[in-house]
Amino acid sequence: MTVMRSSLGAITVLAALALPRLVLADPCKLEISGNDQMQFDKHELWVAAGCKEVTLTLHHSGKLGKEIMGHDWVLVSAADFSAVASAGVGAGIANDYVAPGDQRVLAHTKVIGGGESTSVTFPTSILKPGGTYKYLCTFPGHYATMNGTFKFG
Ligand SMILES: [Cu+2]
Repeated sequence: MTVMRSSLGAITVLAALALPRLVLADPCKLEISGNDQMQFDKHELWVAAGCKEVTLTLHHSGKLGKEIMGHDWVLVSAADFSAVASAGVGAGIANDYVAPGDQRVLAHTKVIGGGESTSVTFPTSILKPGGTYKYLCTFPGHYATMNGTFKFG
């Protein structure tokens, strides 16, 4: 009897520790921030298999305008990374540095400047379970440092 009570107590303590994390972190909502030093604050993002939709919010923590230090967030298959980056440069800021109709772009935000935020929501049905993708900023010259790995499931 003593053994049962102590193991139940341990379970209660574990549940109490886990609960705040479950309540605060919605695994289907992601955030990332870019700065004036041409850096993202995260190099990996992960979405749980149970998410039907993902909302990615991009923040720009810097002060520079979007014409000189703009950032966006673009999701692609790893194999399309360089080609999408190149096509984006040619598309210009009017198209948020994403070539119009580019089927290789799975999801993207608009380009923002310092102090701004923007979001994009997309269904996970476009992703393969267990798949590994890449994200990047397509502002000219940024993708080499502003990129990361995106995992689903
Ligand atoms: Cu950028």
